[in-house]
Amino acid sequence: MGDKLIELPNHGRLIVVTDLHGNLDDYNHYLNLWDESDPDFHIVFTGDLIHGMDEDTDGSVQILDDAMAKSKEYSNFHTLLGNHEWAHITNKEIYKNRQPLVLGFKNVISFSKGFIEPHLTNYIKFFKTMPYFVKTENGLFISHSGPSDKVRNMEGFNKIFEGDYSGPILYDFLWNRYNSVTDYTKADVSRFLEIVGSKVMVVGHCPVESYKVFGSQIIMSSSFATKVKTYLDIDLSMEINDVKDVQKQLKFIIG
Ligand SMILES: [Mn+2]
Repeated sequence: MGDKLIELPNHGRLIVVTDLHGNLDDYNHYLNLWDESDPDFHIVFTGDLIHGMDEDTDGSVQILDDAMAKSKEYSNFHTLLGNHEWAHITNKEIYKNRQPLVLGFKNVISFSKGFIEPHLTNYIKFFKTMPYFVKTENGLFISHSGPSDKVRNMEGFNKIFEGDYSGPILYDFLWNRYNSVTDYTKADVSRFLEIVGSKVMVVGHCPVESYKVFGSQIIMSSSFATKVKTYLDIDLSMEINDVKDVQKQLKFIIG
């Protein structure tokens, strides 16, 4: 499971940023909050770096080029897998406003690079290196989405690391929405956190204005489809007892 689950110790600092969807300005803004030279200061992007809603202003390629370089260079820089990166690995189309985004990404690459290949192949290789989860010693569990109500015990959870990209549990951790009654409930969040031994779950994926507390889960919007861009900035040595402790560490970008 090693490289798909990142475990952070109880010292240092952590910034968590959710779905950017090709917003290069926001990506750079968040990078400026981070100190790359301090190996105990981590930054986590929780997936969906790519797929701007408008091909002309889509900064996905610029973000990916930078994120690929930083992933190689810095052990404190992390980008988790989102459903939009997953769609390229599995070759499944995603439609937004009737636009096919997986197909459209080829245009975005060719606008900025002149050619699609070998860039697309390299980006998909990078997507396959992306971890699914970050777990901190002080009790945070961070993923793109989820949890999956199919996880009943640790053994069941660990199956996600044995399977390929087509597994139903991984699917849930990339696609599930808190506001869909069939996906998961507050009780599912609590049960999952108990199984993995964490206190609070932090996800993106579902557009909310700023953030939303759903049981022991915080759903956060750092860039896309929110007026108040919200991120988490937390001391990893801080004791976490419940969702309120984490809520107090949220930061907001106004305007
Ligand atoms: Mn998503």
